[in-house]
Amino acid sequence: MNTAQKLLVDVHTHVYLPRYAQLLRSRTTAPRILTRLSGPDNKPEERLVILDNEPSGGRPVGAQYWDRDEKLAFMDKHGIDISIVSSANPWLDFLPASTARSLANELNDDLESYCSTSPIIAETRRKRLYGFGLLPLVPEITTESLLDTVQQIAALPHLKGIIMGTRGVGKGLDDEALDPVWAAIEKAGLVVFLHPHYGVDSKQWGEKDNGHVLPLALGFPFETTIATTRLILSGVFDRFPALRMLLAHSGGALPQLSSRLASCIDHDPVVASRLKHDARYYLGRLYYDAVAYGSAELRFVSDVIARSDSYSSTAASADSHVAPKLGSAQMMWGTDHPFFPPLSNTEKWKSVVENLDAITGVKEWTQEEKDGVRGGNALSLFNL
Ligand code: 5CU
Repeated sequence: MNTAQKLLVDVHTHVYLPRYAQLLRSRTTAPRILTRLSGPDNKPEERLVILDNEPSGGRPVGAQYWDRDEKLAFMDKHGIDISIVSSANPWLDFLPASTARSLANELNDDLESYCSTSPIIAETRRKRLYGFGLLPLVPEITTESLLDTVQQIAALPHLKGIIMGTRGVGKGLDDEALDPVWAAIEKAGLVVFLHPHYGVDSKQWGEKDNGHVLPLALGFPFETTIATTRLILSGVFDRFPALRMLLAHSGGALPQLSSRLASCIDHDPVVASRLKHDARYYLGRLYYDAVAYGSAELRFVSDVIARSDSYSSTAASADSHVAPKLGSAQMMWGTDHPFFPPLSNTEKWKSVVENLDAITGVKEWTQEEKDGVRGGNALSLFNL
């Protein structure tokens, strides 16, 4: 592995670009940024309210959410060479179509200049910042607007993909209305980063006050699990075999549930007849961030990816002479910055260190595989 492939690359790191933060400040309902007076000297303090069940006073928000120097300082502190930055949830989901369209175009241009003017890593001539653009995925948007925005992103040299929530244009990502969008993204070679925001029905969380633990630890990954499963069942990955999709939080519960999913499909001939392969095959077509916080979980996901080719319905890839797939090659490290800041003034963020230690701790991975997950795989996937 050469020096470039030893770079530390963060594929899961967010921003509220200044233009978007300004929009949040102008709103009186969630998602919003409000100002309240706090502390003994009644100083104004900005607070973020984005989640459904967020206490009405929200949580502290500051420059680390929008200031590029803060992102670079965070990267320096943790030895991160390159970040592929994406807008944080809830993106444009709450806006009317015309506003969503113009704001998507403006935010994509803003992100391009955020990245293109970032410092260069001398030995490699790469920039330190790249980005995922945004589509105006809201009800009533025209397909033409979505396709124009895919073309805009594809033409911006530092944007390497598109971050996407799970709602599509109102009916989820398995909506056939999105087929032209998948086709355009596939053709442009952009990577879709699938990221949750809504979680699952909050009635499931009961009546005890468990803060944000249940929606974030379970609701977010379950949302990704459901959206990805619906994509598989809709045949999107059969119709668009070169579409590249990166799943947040290591694909949620899907790796653990994929054999059960395959069995349920087997017992439902109508659904089974829609798919070219066993469900487990499609898990090996996907990419996974390594934001799972534990070595056992990372190892498990890589094993599920590695076995996927044996579930292909085509003889060639099921052939026992073909070298087995290296599961770790489809996994890549991330931080979720600026979310999950440390609660005390520690030198490094616990959430960052934990996810790096998790990679180091996978005993079954070679050093080369670990270097791949830390950065080399992202350099390849995003063609950096
Ligand atoms: O803590 C949170 O609310 C979040 C969020 O909203 N989005 C995210 O990516 N991570 C954590």
